Amino acid sequence: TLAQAAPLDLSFPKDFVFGCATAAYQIEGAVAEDGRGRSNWDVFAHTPGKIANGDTGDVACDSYHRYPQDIALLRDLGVGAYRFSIAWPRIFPDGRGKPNAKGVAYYDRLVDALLAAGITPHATMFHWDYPAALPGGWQNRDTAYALADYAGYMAGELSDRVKHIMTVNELRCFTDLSHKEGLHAPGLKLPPAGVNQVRHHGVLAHGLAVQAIRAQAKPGTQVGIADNMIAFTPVMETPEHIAAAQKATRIENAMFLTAVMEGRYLDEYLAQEGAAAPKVKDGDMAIIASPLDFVSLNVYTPEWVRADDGPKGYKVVPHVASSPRMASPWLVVGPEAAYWTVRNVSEMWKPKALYISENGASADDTLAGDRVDDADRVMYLRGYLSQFRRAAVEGYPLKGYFLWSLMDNFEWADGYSKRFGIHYVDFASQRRVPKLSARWYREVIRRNRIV
Ligand code: PNW
Repeated sequence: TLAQAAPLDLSFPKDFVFGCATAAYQIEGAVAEDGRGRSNWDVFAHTPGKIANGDTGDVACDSYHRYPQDIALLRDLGVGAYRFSIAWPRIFPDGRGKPNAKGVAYYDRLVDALLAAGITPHATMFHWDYPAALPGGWQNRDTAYALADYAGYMAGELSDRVKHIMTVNELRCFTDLSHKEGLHAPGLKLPPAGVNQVRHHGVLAHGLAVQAIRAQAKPGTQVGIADNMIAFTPVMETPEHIAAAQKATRIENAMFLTAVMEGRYLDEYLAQEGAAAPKVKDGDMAIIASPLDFVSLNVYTPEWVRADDGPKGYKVVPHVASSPRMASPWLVVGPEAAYWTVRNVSEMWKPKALYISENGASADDTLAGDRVDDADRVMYLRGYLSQFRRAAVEGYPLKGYFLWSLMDNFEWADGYSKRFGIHYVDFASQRRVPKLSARWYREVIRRNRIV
């Protein structure tokens, strides 16, 4: 007979935080209520041809009204934390000036209800919806200062109860996807110099917001960023390929997280952009590198990297038709990306703490009676969570994981055609139905191990 090895221990460190994530424009609806100003995303979604099926966030999951029900879903899952974002246009309808008390009151109610349910709130200040009244949007340097004023104000309002605050979500999405590729609001395709300037304003806004939050928040408030640096992953775990993936992580994210962590733009980036490099004022880089209490990462798609003899020392291996994908064409599956993002960031920049602010997947869900058997999403989540667990048990400072998303919602340019939720939302009736993945996540949380 075969000798029986000890069973694999798949448990998480004690105190590991499990949560779910959402964002304001994707779930709230109520876009004209209680004095909310118009946002860039209202304008974009109401421009014909920009969003699949002409969908908008006008109603979304109606969470502005149904948040008690959504908190009940979180409670049923047994999560310890919830990541939500604050809609800037609810707080400063015109971008700056006098705060709108009714908008602030909504987030007071939400936070109080979360705490009453025993759920720790983690707030993102900017998850892509900004007041449309701000002249020039991210092309205008002033927007970075306006964001900091808003973030500082909200930190002052909430930090007696909200102890984890993220400045911005995904630098690359609200800069490149929005101003280079034209796929997200405001839908621009700027030339390289324009794109680089927008990127600079993005990281500057983050740094200014860190300082404003620290100035106005209660002591003990943890400040971080939620970024989606490209998840470079070695094609195999041997020293040369591991080194290549780490090098790619630093260089290819030079205009984003590398600048935030190191306080300078790498020579490689500046040389590559030449005359199109961003215009930087004295003192900007020190602001951008304001010290953080934690770094949060959104992890989805791996970019495979191999060692190479060329001048760069690494080569990115392109995705091909046979690369496994979930229901969004960009969502290539590669659970090892989870482990390597945590390890690369930890080894290079030594953050005090790390969180995963998003991980999850779209799937072709069908509601049959009251069931959605999304076994493929469970497979995806199990694979990624196993690799995050690996990083945590090896001692990298990974403190928690937020699953994207609590429920199906407005998936930006894909509208309601792509579902990322672990709760199914019937957008006609607003009924929420827990999918198989919600049952799975609940067992993971209850047992504190991979199931
Ligand atoms: C993230 N891409 O966005 C966002 O933070 C969420 O708001 C979003 O719903 C979630 O991931 C799922 O998409 C991304 O095209 C959007 O590579 C697009 C891409 C990546 C992330």
